[in-house]
Amino acid sequence: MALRKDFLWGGAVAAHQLEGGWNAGGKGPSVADVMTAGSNGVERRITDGILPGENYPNHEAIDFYHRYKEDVALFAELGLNCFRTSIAWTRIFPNGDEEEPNEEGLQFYDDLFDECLKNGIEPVITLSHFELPYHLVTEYGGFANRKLIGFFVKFAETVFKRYKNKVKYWMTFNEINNQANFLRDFAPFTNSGLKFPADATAYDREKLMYQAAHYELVASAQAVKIGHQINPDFQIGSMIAMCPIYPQSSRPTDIMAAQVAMQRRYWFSDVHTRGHYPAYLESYFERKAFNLDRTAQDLADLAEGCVDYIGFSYYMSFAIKDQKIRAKEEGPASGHGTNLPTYKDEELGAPTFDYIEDRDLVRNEFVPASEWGWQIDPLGLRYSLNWFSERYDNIPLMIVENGFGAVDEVEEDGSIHDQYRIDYLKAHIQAMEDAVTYDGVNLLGYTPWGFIDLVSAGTGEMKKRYGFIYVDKDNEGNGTLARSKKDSFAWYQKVIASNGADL
Ligand code: BGP
Repeated sequence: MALRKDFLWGGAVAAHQLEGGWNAGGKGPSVADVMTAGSNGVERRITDGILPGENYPNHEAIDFYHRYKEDVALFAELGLNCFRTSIAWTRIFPNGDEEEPNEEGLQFYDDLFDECLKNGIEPVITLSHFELPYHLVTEYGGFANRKLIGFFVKFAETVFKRYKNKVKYWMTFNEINNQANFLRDFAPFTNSGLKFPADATAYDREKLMYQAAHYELVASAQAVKIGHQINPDFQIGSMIAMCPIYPQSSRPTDIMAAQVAMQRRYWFSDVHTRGHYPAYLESYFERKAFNLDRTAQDLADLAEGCVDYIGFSYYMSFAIKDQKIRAKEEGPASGHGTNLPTYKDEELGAPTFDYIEDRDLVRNEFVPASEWGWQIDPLGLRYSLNWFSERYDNIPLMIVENGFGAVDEVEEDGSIHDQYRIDYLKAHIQAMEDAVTYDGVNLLGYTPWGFIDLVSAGTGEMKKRYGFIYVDKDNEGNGTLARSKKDSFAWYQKVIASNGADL
């Protein structure tokens, strides 16, 4: 089996990472707009509102908001037949809780989608990509508040209706499972916008994370239901951050630790796809006495709002070792320090296994890592495609992010020789084609991440580049914003033209 004839070859971005125009056209601030730059080893910081003198890289980003026509022309030249982006919620509802949408924001996406369609490029749209209206955080506490379900569904319904003849493929929440790593204080990277109270214990945080995740899942399911009523042809998917977790050895407790870790990271797609919580998680909730707010109506919504396909990002794989053995051999894990839990696994009535991402993951010696420590593993993509396909009965899949973040050098003549990026993508596309050819996975498309340079979500940097298209801007915000083609541009062009045959 080869790739389908109508295979979606695209590129992926998110509104807040490339648009800029953060307060143009009536747009309100999102959580991404109050995050400082995190360049040169300094972590990004979440500020309380916009502080004068701070560098907020998302405010201008690469100014796609004003330059989208020029950029879409380049996308068309590259040969993309689809373009994955998000609709900035705060362009449509600046505060998130208004009665009426902002017409100027709606018009912007009308114009952008028209421009894409005119160029033979189909928009693939994420509704919420780490850009929750900031007002919903300060006023309501983000997705820890049930009211957010209604606000999100109203936003979804508004854009479903408006673009029902322009967009077919949708995703509800970007990397909804990234917040499963509740111990980190990276709330704006998640879709929940949660700000944990200063005195919250690890137990409180975990409970709150599960509660917010539940509200998001209900919001997602309600949106899927409404979307299908608005246009039965809509394909509405989930979006999962996939990093398969391998056992570090064949030691049975490493295998078990890996299985539990996979459950803790990937139960979101179980709920999205099967419409109910898996037994292993119900049992965990009971053991922890979380008593989450989950009504009978919520559970009915989940059952009726199953997704049509699974979109997922894939950059790397993880490895894990039985924590008890690791601790005995190496002493306490450093993790993210202050946020480590205050309770011990044994107190939960072992024998059982727990999973705390920052504590338990180990380096996999069999794969190389990028400058940012991301472990490069093309075969892990084939493994992931099989994992989803097998677990969810050959459900349609879409790889909606994949790519290599690196520092690019511009030569005197302006050329950029990014062979390392071509090597990375070639190996991953080969793995994806093998999964289709040899394993029969049902794959709709492939949209590599950040195919035009943009602001890194994790670090806030410009220098961590993923693009086929270079943007002249540095970490400090200097540069002309001019676009130019890297070597990978012509390479990807030929891949698309040959429907993946010529790598
Ligand atoms: C994913 C996000 C993207 C993007 C990508 C690369 O988790 O969905 O928004 O940013 O990762 O990450 P980074 O920008 O940190 O390199």
